[in-house]
Amino acid sequence: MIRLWHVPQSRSFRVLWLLEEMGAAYQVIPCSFLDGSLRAAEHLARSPAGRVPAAEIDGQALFESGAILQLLVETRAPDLAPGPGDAERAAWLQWLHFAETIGAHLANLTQQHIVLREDWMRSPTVMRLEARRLAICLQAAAAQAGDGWLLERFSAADVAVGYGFVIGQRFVDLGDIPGAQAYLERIAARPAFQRALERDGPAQIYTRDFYSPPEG
Ligand SMILES: N[C@@H](CCC(=O)N[C@@H](CS)C(=O)NCC(=O)O)C(=O)O
Repeated sequence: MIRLWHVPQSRSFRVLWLLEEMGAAYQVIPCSFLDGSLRAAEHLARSPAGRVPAAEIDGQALFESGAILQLLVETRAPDLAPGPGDAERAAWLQWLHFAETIGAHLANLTQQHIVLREDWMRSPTVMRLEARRLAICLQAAAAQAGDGWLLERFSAADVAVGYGFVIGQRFVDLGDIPGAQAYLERIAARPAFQRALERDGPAQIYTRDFYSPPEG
């Protein structure tokens, strides 16, 4: 049995999408950032920082999207990751974890543009800097993917990093990054990705298509 605590558009989308790629049976427990439920003792017991994703896999509670992805592929979907001893194993681990380098910039931009509600709280310098730093990360991933995927074939690393393109397009013009738009289009064409989008739920974080960095 797999259960996923999920907020639409958040990093828990990575797990949702991977579960669809696996064709797994799972239950989604919809959560909200707005009702305080992620700070309730019950959720903190699953995720000590009160975050999503949180998961329960065969009775085992687990937080951190990268760890959840890795456990799922290692135990149930070996075709979605090179295993230990495989020549592509090191590269797979590297790109799987690089997803959280991207995630840090997404989180900073989300905080600046959305979470901080008043202009005086925001820093135009941080907004511009973070958009630039995100673009550099997406550029590196798009260059690695070339005309295909991060490794020889599609893997859970594309799910982890691909989420960075799905959300990153709201902060960075992918048209300025060679290969980025095409990589996102390959992602969007995947039936499992489309099913995950359908299950994601109504927007809770991003309501604009694009959040422009302030001029400067
Ligand atoms: N490194 C963690 C980050 C988890 C995380 O920060 N999730 C965000 C949503 S994308 C969250 O739950 N934020 C709620 C909060 O900060 O209170 C992971 O990849 O699972």
